[in-house]
Amino acid sequence: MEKTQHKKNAIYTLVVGLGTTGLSVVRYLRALGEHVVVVDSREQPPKLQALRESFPDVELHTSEFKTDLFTSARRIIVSPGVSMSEAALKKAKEMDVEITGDIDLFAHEVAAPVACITGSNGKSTVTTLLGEMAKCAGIDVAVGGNLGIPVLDLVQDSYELYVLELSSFQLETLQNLPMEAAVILNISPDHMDRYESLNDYVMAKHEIYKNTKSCVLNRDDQLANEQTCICERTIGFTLKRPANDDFGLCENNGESWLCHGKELLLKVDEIKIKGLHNVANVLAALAMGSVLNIPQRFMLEAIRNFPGLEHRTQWVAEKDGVNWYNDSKATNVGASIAAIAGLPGKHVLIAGGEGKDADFTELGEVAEKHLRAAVLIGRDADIIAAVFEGVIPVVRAADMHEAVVKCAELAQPGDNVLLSPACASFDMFNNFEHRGQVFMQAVRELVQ
Ligand code: UMA
Ligand code: ADP
Repeated sequence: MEKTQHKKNAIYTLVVGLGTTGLSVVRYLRALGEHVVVVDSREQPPKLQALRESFPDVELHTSEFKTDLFTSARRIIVSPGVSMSEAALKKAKEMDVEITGDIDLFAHEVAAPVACITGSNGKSTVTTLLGEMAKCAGIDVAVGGNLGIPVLDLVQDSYELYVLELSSFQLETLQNLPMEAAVILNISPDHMDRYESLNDYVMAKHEIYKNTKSCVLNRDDQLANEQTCICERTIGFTLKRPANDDFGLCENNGESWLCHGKELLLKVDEIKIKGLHNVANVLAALAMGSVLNIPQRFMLEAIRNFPGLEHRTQWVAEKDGVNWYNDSKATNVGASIAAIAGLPGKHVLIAGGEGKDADFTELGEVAEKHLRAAVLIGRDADIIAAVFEGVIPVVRAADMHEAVVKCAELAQPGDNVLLSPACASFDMFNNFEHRGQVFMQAVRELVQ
């Protein structure tokens, strides 16, 4: 009785979070003429000024969430950075207030096919490469989502295809987005400060397979390929020889080739992006492109030309036989291990920052085989140092410049120096891009 009464009287939609997503949601709802109220638990949300300029009449509440604003709303649109375990959201859910995210609003607006990419690592690379494949084939494609441009800001009638990167946070609130194709690239622990268990994180990722025509599966990753989809078509990718219609790797005259079933497509050497993890990314993009019917020759052309994204195993410079790589986007253990194991040779690793409650044990396990030494920075340097103890030399650095100088002393000709921190950057930098830029600047000064 109380719930029905409350919903009948509620007149506003509550937008939770005033970051990039929240602002895009306000813009969208206001264009529909809806009454909007915005809340953000931060004192100074990033889009405060933008809201004030564009929507001066919108009611905004900052700092702690007030439960009655949530329970009295007609519906709630939650930003991905806000946990569903917030007490005010839980209370609203109990009272049957509709809770959703920007991806569902987007679903109401689009007619063109949507292809979605999630995974612990490689999302941005695969999303961008798939977008490049579509462009190369002359398809009018929109590319965005967790990658940067919020989905509601992408909507345009002229688009023939949407390629979206979705995070586990966005998938948590997703209820109904019909997809043409979807992939979970891989799953390794991340955001353990937000999830109660690895299983909760895995379950969030698997939401992506629940409403898609074609499932693309990573045959090498058990957590990612546990079949939860009831879809028309399933296709896989693997770093081994592929079965049937899958994409994978084959040996031909002593050289490694990308292949589709038995068909040879492209020599691995022709791929510009480095590391075996990037070969997996290319195969995933090929599998997605094939179920989207992008002609193969355009996909291969896009792969040949793709230079990769900044801050992802990005080559920076070479001096005295030492190659320097910026992998600042490696913000979890799985990402760093992929770069460490995927690049040939020994590395001096720069790691550290905010560890997000991660378990670093696996980083210690790859150290003996792949690392010459580690230079540690940031808040959780001590936790990481513990897994390297007695295995490789470990030194500390107070800032990135000092880290770079120490790496130059430790590296031997033929080695790589790899910034692949396995941590978030916020204790020392504005974001991962800032961390990567400071690193590249320091390296360029050193090699001049
Ligand atoms: N926050 C509060 N209180 C609030 C709202 C947010 O403290 O009331 C904090 C959150 O804890 C979070 C931060 O503010 O750390 C940003 O949250 P947000 O929801 O306002 O973020 P947006 O600016 O809308 O950006 C989000 C994605 N960010 C997150 O999911 C944290 C962006 O992905 C994404 O590009 C954007 O939407 C558009 O879709 C960034 C990201 O870091 C790149 N994603 C995570 C990742 O890739 O690992 C998931
Ligand atoms: P995401 O968008 O999922 O964070 P990115 O493409 O931005 O993924 O890459 C982030 C980091 O993850 C890279 O710097 C690299 O270290 C690592 N990485 C990229 N692709 C993979 C993969 N397929 N498997 C494991 N790690 C990867």
